[in-house]
Amino acid sequence: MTSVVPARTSAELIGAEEPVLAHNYHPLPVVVSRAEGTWVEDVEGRRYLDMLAGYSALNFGHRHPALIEAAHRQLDRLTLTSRAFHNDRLAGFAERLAALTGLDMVLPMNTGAEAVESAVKVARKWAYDVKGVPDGRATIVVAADNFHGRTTTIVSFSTDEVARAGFGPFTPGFRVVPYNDLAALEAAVDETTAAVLIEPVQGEAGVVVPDDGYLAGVRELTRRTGCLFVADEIQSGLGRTGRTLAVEHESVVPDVVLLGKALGGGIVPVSAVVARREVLQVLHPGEHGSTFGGNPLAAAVGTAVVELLETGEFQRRAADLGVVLREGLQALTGSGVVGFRTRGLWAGVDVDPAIGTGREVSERLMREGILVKDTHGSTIRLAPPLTITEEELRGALGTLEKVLVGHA
Ligand code: IF1
Repeated sequence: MTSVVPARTSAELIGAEEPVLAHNYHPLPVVVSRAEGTWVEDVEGRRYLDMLAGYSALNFGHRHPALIEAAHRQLDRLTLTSRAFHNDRLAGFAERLAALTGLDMVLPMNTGAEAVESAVKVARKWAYDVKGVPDGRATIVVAADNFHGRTTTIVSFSTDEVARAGFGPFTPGFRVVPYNDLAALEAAVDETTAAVLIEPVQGEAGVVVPDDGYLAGVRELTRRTGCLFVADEIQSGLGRTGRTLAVEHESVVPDVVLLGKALGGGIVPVSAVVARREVLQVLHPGEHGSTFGGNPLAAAVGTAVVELLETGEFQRRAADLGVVLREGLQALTGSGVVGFRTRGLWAGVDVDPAIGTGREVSERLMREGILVKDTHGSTIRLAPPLTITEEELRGALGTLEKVLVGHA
């Protein structure tokens, strides 16, 4: 008879992490043990509405039936071959993903940062092999307040000192310009420029939506100057803003689109660099790769995710419920909300600092059964699964009002 180890409480589990887990996060004091759709449940059985959705990795909710079924089916067949051999899932995934984005070729990776790192390498190689930039001289222009991941090269072009301090020396070859400023971008682009890498909406900066015309301006400028427009849609893409890709709000087709997070359905890490053929064909065997990139389990789940997006249902939901979100935040403006930005079912909400920091508001919301995450200062991000019902969304807005007014 094996000894039954008593299940540990949330508090015990939080305490147990302390000596053994690196302290690179400061999580809210909630220990999730199960989840379904838009709801998560902690160890003690308390339920919370998930208004963060894994930073948009859970666009289809927790454990979407079609995605779980695709994963189960593949788990019973084949999970990994490496790219030393072909597998019977990858071609279909690449075909469907290319078609969904309107581009030609796919480089399958795993995490968002890997997709960004791969795009940096591919853009540089394209600059040398196609554009004719002298070897080693390629530059990439990025935006201030960017967030593209946590690797050493990516934090090399971050403007967030917390993300950079202590991690140098840094990778050269990047120029930083203010976001949403086409004149500054024009001034930074020259004959060495391989690419302009930007988020169509800056997520971690607090859901910063650029002026209408900015994305179209970046597209025109990169085309005219002969460099690549690389759109990091890892957080903004796959339905979040009410379109398949956020760039569609300005009918813009970049040269390269980076995808991640929700592409894995909240089940496995799946990311991809999707690009025009001229760009990705600069890669030849042996020049780039990854043990898990394009694995059959990832491809099976990724294909099921693309199938969900092909219906347009989730994009419509995000657009329609985004109106409810926007109107709800408008109604709270002046009653604890001092500013907000939305695009689809995604909002950055600036709370009156007199009420509290973003962290304090997040903790108050947690106690009311709503999970959100602060970004910086007194800004919180709202990004529920796109499967949220209007009733659940209105309930969350009501709870936000209660928390804000209750502490006004
Ligand atoms: C964390 C937020 C942070 C991203 C964009 C690439 C990546 C991300 C636009 C890298 C990842 C994640 C990282 C995660 C929290 C979350 C995040 F912006 F979404 F809120 F940190 F800033 N491009 N964003 O947003 O993708 O390698 O993580 O798969 O670091 O805790 P990744």
